[in-house]
Order: sequence, then C-alpha cells, then structure tokens
Amino acid sequence: QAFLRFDLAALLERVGSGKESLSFMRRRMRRLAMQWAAAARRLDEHLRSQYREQKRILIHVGFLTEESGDVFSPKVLKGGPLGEMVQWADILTTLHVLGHNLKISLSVKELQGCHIRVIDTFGTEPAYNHEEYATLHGYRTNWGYWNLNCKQYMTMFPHTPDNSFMGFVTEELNETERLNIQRDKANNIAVVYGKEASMWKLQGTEKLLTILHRYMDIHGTVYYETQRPPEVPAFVRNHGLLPQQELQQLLRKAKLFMGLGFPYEGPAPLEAIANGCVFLQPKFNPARSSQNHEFFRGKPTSREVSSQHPYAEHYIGKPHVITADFNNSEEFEAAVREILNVKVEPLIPFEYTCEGMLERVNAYIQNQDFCQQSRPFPAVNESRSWPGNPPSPFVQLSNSTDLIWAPNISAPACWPPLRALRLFLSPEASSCVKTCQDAGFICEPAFFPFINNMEALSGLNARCESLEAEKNHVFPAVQVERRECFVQKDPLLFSCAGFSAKHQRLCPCRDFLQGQVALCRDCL
Ligand code: U2F
Repeated sequence: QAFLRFDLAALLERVGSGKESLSFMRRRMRRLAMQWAAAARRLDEHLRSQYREQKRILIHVGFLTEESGDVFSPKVLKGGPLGEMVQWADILTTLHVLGHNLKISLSVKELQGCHIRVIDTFGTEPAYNHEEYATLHGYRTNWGYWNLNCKQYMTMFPHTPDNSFMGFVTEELNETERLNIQRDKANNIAVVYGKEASMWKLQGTEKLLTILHRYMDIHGTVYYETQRPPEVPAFVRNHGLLPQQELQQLLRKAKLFMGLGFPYEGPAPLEAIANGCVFLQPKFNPARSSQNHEFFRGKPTSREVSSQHPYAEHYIGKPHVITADFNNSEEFEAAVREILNVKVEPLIPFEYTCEGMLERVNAYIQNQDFCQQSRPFPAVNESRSWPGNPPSPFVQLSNSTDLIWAPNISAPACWPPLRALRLFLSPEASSCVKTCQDAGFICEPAFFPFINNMEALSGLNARCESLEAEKNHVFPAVQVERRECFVQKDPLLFSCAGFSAKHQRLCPCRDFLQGQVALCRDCL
C-alpha cells in the first residue's frame, strides 16, 4: 500500500547535487516543501484512506544523462531553458509524496527493460507514433515512432488528449503574501518575459517596448556575463537572470508580464498570473506549427500554436491574459491601457497546484494500464455495404444533436468510465480536439474502440452507402459527398488530433472537472 509522505528530506538526499540542473531542482523542491505537505494533507482527507497500491517506479531523467549530451545543465545559470527542470522537480516530488517506491536514474547504463512513461514537452500525436504509418505517410520525425500507447507520452500542458497531461506546479500564495500583494502592487511596473538576449531580437520588439515605456517602467531578467546585452533597450531595467524566488518577488510588484513571442509554452506566464500580473502576449497569425515554423519543425505533432502560450490564451483568458496582434501598434497600445485599468486577483488553475498535480498523477498511477492488449472492437469486412440501421447502442438526447451511451447497455470496464461518453460528428477539416472543445467537452481517445462501428455512425445519421475498415489516423469518419463511411483498422492510430479536409470525423468526447481537464467528473 502507498502512504502519502509529508516530508521531502529523503527525496532531496537521493536527487544529489552534482550538476547545476540538479541543484536548481533541489532548491525548487526545498522552497515548495511546505506547499507540497499542505497539499498532501488535503489529498489525504479527500482520499479518506482509500487503498492505493504502492508501485516501484524507475525514473530515468533522460535529458540530463551524459549519454544524451546533457546540453541543459551548463546553461542553467545562463538563461537556458529551465521549464524542463521545473517539471522534472515537480514530477519527482509528486511521485515521492504519493508514497511510491522510486529509483532515480541519471545514466543509460542503469536502465533495464521496463514499462515506460515518456516526459515529452510538446507531445506526440498518433500519426507520428506509429512507425510504419509515419514512414509511409510522411509523419516520420527524429522523435516518436515508438509504437507506444500515446497516453504513455506525458506533456507539460494539455496539448492533445491523445497524450497524458503531466504538468508541473506553480508556487501558491499564503494569506499574508496575498495581502502583501494587494498592498505592494505597483500599477506602473512591467516585466518582460525572456531570459536570453536572443529572445529580445525578435522583429518589432524595440517599437513595442517604446510604446509600453510611455505607460510603465520596464524590468527584464536577461542573462549577461559582463556587459549589458545590446538587444535590451537602455530604458529597460535589467536585473540579470534572477533566482526563482527573486523573480517571484519582482512579479508580485508588477502589473504586467509581457511575452515577446518566445519562449513557447513555458512555466513563467503561469507564475506571473499566480502573482497577480496580467500576461500580455502576441497572437500568431497564421498559427505556427511543425509545417511552417523552424522551432516546431521535426516535432512529432501537427498542433497549430495560436499564440506564445495557447494554454494561457484558451484556458485562462481575460482579464488575466490578453492575446493581441503585436504587428498592430494601436491594438497593442489599447491592450496596455486596458491592463492599466483592470484589477486582477492572483490565479492558479487547480491543475497547476500541488494538490491538483497529486490528484491527477495519482489517478493515472492507479488507473492507467498499458499492459493490457488494446480492447477488441467489432470486425468489419473490407468493403461491405450497409443496408439499413442496426439496433443502436446509443440513445439520442432530446433537443440536441449529441448522443449519450445508453446506460442500459452492459458497458465494459473502462477508465475513464464509459458513461461519460458524448458522441459528435466533426465538421470537415476539424480535429476531434477542436470539435469536442467547441461543444464544451474534451476528446477522450480511450473511448474510440467503442465508437468504431456502424452503430455509432448510423446513430449520428451518417447515411453510409458503404463501410470500409482502413488504417488512417482520421478514422472513424464519413466522406459525406460520396456517402462513404470508414472505421479504423489499427487501434494504434486512433487520434483526437487528426483532421482531414475531406472527412467528417466521429469524435468521442467526455466531460471534465473544472480546472482539472485530464479527469472526468466520475474519474476519481
Ligand atoms: C520553455 O522553457 P523556459 O525555461 O524558457 O521557460 P520559462 O517560462 O522562461 O521559465 C522557466 C522557469 O525559469 C524561471 C521561472 C520559470 O519557472 O521561474 N526563471 C528564473 O528562475 N529566473 C529568471 O530570471 C527567469 C525565469 C518551456 F518550458 C520549454 O519546455 C521549452 O523548451 C522552451 C522553449 O520554447 O520554453
């Protein structure tokens, strides 16, 4: 049985401090220790001594191994990426607090055959994960094509529900800190997001900063060795790269945290919002993706990134987040003025609190099972025409076009539970991620095997004249003009993310907990 742990001493000892990256992670663990202990106590009450199996978990911190070249450690104090270290520190702490038996590996030599979960910042979509399919259809990149169950890839933000959302945590405020923020917040302080000078070189930056400077004092935390980086305008007060704790203090005084376009999807905007800042960031039009942008090229995803931080844009939004067209100076200036006039409270989405992360990772550890064979689904002949409608296992909800799994059907055991299923037909060229989102739900890939059949298609009035089973990452789907219906032949290709101009996709959606999108209402 796993028992919650309220103390991090044993973990800190095991993490060691041989490298700057490990020291950064240890400092973070120490600073957040009280916050983790408080969250563990709340979770303990919540779980009411529910039996939880203790797992033996091997954690291989691959990106810090000598074998991988460890390009991160030497840049920790020089403005290099810290987001990954924030996340790894929080993952180690979560697993320790949840009471599991951990072995931490920092060298490939220590690895043996094991059941794996891959920490994968930007995610891997099914079309890129399936080795043969990726190779045949142009989805092969340097990453992925490991033929895993895509839920084994765990991401930093909830990008596509094809992967598991792992996340990290944002430092929480106690009552005194909240009061101090109310007292000390200065309406005229802006902090610019970007700890490496190269991030300030982006086109148009100086012009925008000049506009901002008319209204506010601008602070930066850009790494430099001896001289002030020339990319940072003279009117910006540069503190140099700050220790995390000091950055928090600066954010507590500031009103505005401004993104320049890079880095993408890091932890810092969540920290700024948690400290009562408004995050102002550029919209990307056209959206950036592996198809059109150097940074994303070669990443195993076709996700379209609509701004510097799509999570902040879509999951948090106004008044905490303003996403504007930075090529339009009037729009930018109007956004700055709007921020000066708005009052915002500090905010952390529940899924980025210690308790939220513990709850989510615990649910994965206790319920996800990648060892079982993929569930069988009804076999379909290669090209069989389908006369009439078979009896439907779905019932239609009144005054709506969506469908609900009929409760009188003996549904097989599944996590999330099958009663959460809602079925939709996507518009053409739309993914199931978007279709479910637009309807206020989230796509749930675990339900695909149950809807990959004629009953589901006819329940949505798909009017098929033919039905075929093929390997295609947008199936099950309908070719409406030709009245052709398709089901999926290879369960490894079930994909929430896929879309195709010619097809309307059959989408399995489900509800989710407010502030904990990875879990459905009945998932706990
Ligand atoms: C993201 O990585 P970054 O490290 O660039 O992400 P940031 O949001 O800039 O910040 C990570 C942490 O750095 C800390 C801050 C954040 O928790 O508190 N920090 C600091 O300690 N001192 C400072 O002066 C400024 C920030 C993303 F997370 C990665 O996955 C991507 O690879 C990368 C590139 O897109 O962006």
